Amino acid sequence: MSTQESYPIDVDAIRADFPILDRKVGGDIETPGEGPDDTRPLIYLDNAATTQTPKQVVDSIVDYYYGYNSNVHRGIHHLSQEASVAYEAAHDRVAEFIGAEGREEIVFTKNTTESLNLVAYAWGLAELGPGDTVVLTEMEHHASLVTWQQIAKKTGASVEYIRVDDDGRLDIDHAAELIDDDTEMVSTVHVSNTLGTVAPVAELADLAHEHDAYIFVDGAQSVPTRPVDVGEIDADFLAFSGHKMLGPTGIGVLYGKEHILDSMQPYLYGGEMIRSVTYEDSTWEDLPWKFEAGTPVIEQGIALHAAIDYLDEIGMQNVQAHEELLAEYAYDRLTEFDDVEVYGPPGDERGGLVAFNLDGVHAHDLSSILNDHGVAIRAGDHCTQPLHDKLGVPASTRASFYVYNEKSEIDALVDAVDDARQLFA
Ligand code: 7TS
Repeated sequence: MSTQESYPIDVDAIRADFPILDRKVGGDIETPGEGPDDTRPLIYLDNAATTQTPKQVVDSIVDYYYGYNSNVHRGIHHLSQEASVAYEAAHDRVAEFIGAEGREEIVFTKNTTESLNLVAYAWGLAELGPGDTVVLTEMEHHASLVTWQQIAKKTGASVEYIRVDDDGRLDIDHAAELIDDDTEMVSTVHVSNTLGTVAPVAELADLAHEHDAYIFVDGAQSVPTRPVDVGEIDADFLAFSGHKMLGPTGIGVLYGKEHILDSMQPYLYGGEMIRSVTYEDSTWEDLPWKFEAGTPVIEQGIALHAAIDYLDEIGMQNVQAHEELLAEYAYDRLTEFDDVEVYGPPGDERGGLVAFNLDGVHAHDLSSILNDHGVAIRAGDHCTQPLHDKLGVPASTRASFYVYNEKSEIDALVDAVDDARQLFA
């Protein structure tokens, strides 16, 4: 389907690693992949929600379960040692991938949401109080917005929001007004999962640090799609999820600067995270294990390692170039329709996603027509309800791209949108 020379990456070779992309859809959903009406080729454009998994990542999971499945850190037996080495190496690999100093700064969690909650509870509950502010952006995902809102309620701190202007760009002058000596935390999405806006996180970090505040970067949509180096952006914390970058569900990452993580109390208590326990008191393990209570996400960590190897083989610069190419193409094609409104900044300034509405048609109705064409997108508020309120719509339809997507799939999306236009005209 694709002509390789028109892409920065070898899309044909990549697609061959993803068996799911060959399946058809449309049949009985209780017999996945086998229904007699499974006739339409799958066009998977819901990557901001979750990406597909290549053979190499699935193989790493199979190798673990067939070869060295065991609990980590406890046993001195051979399998446990193998699993421990692989699990610890996964932390090292993540550290290298995002430019962290080492495994001490890499905590494995369940997802981005848990990483945010960990910091909000372990740091926020202890450090925030009346008069303090937590500065967010108007385009936060609920994972950040709801979490900080609740911690602010518990501590008496207040939450303020940096404005997003009518073109979908973050208003940096407003950021400079809001971030002041009362600010303890700036928590910002890096790439908006609704607008595709790329926040100027390094500038925000400078503003935060000028006022002795910390910055938490929500990298759920940025780490999978572009090179992110925590040193370059000077992030104090960074969170992301494995399932949005070719890895399995059930694993997220919290990066934190070592001295900050060191100063924080644990979030969850129990086994694995302690050094010594008496009936009266307990002491904590070294970083990062202090924050990984109980049996950790062993399989998922090992598989995330494989996913990062896969992405690094493509090269994150190339992943970004491919994302930008597809986003711009989709933006240009969809804005050809004068009854389609695309949200966010212009096509050449965005991450790899496009959220839009067709005049007079609810996003859910549109998505159901797209589904009839085999096109998988997301409709709803994408966990950015206040942002949708600001846009003046209850929901939007969002197409989001990844390394295996091609322009021809965007053409199929646009044809399906055109069909819906005729149907509802
Ligand atoms: N932050 C951003 C910017 C996100 O896009 C998401 C997930 C999260 C946080 C939460 O990630 P999780 O892995 O903890 O769920 N966003 C989406 C989405 O846009 N559609 O489905 C999930």
